[in-house]
Amino acid sequence: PVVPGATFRHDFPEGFLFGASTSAFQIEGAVDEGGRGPSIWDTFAEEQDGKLSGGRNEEGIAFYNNLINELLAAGIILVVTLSHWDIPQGLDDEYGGFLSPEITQDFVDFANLCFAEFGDRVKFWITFSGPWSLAYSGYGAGTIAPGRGVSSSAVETFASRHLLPPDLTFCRPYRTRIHRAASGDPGTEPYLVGHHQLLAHAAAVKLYRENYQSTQNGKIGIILQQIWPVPLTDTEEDRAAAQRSIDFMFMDPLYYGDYPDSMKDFLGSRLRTFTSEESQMVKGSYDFIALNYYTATYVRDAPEAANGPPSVITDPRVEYETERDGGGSSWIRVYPAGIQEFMVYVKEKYDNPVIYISENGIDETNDPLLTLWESLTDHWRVSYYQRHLSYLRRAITENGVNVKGYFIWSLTDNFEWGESISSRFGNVYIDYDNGHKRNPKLSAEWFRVQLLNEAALR
Ligand code: PNW
Repeated sequence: PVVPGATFRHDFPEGFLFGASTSAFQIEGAVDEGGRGPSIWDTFAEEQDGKLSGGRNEEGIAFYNNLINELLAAGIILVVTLSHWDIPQGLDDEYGGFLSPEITQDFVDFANLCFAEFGDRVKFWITFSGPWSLAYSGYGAGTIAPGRGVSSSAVETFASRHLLPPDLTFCRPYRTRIHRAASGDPGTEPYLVGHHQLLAHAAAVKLYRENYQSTQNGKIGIILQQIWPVPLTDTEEDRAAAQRSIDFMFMDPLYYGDYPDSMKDFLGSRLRTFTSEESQMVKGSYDFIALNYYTATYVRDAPEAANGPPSVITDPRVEYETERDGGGSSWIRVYPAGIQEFMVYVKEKYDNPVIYISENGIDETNDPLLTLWESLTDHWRVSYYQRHLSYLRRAITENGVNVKGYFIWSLTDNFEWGESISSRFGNVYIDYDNGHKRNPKLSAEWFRVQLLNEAALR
């Protein structure tokens, strides 16, 4: 029986892609293998041994060639993200990573290598996963690598909340303890980091378009993400607050070649300006926009937020009402209609771009008593996907939004950044106590029969 709002592959346009997302640092492990050098996440998650990174890694290239070939042989289309919150530690040590404009050339060199080595088989490229997330969480809240900007008391809370049992020693990052002391400047660094990601993104897109696209015939874009802000009250103030909140996610520069007025007016000299050449390069630097959608939050106008020291956290002058509803991490408030609202907003504001939903998902709560069986029978996760897909379908059929694919987060349980392995987003359960044995959850079966292999049901 088909529950109301159930969605099948055939409910979506011809050629619509369904997939599952993940990211290298979150699933690969292999910290000391295959010529892999340390990344900023090794440092953030635990002390590492100071090995130098950089240069061309033949073992790494061979690894990804094998992976790509295996996936293609299984009939899987690849969408490759070049950098998901992760860069070599060496670049951070040398010039401060994304804090410096030097990151652009290094990123372009890396992108060039990937296009040249893998572009014959990879037809979808994404430069960065959420420049706003890295700027905000890595340099403002300090909750992801490199962990700058946060006050020291917050570091303490964060560290103790995520300590793991000492027996989880099979892979270095899983013994996560966030040990960074507070550093940086949350009022300026996030905007530098955002700016440099936009420039590095645009330069990589330019390279792809000039040197590869006509022969390789791929598409290139960027992931943007924001918790969808719903005005707390239907007043002009709260509506403006919601608009500011979304303004800060860095989409405007990609479309208009400049930051929105709300950012420029309020941030003044804390915001970098684009030269006219840079503006031209950034403007239109995407074939598609990939959007992550997990949740929504109420926002209210909070002018008083401007009174404290400048910080990316308070700069939009909004207060978030994060009252919880549904399962999962405390930040996930289940609001499926938000995916339709978000799509319509992007369609109208940015001239109906091609959109892919690059992540949508929910995790098991960090309850230590959670049993394997409870994880495996994840009806609530299936319901989460189905409800979001229903609203996504409406965005297409009722609003004409040009959405061309939907990817769940995540393929398997993984290293969930600051939550380490205590949070499970996967469709496949990873048994960390039994050699990483994989157990498909109900949601994996749902994905298979309903989205990939519906013919089996009819
Ligand atoms: C995602 N938001 O980030 C990351 O891309 C994944 O690597 C991660 O595993 C996943 O979250 C689950 O935590 C997000 O503002 C950042 O709504 C911000 C938002 C959502 C997801």
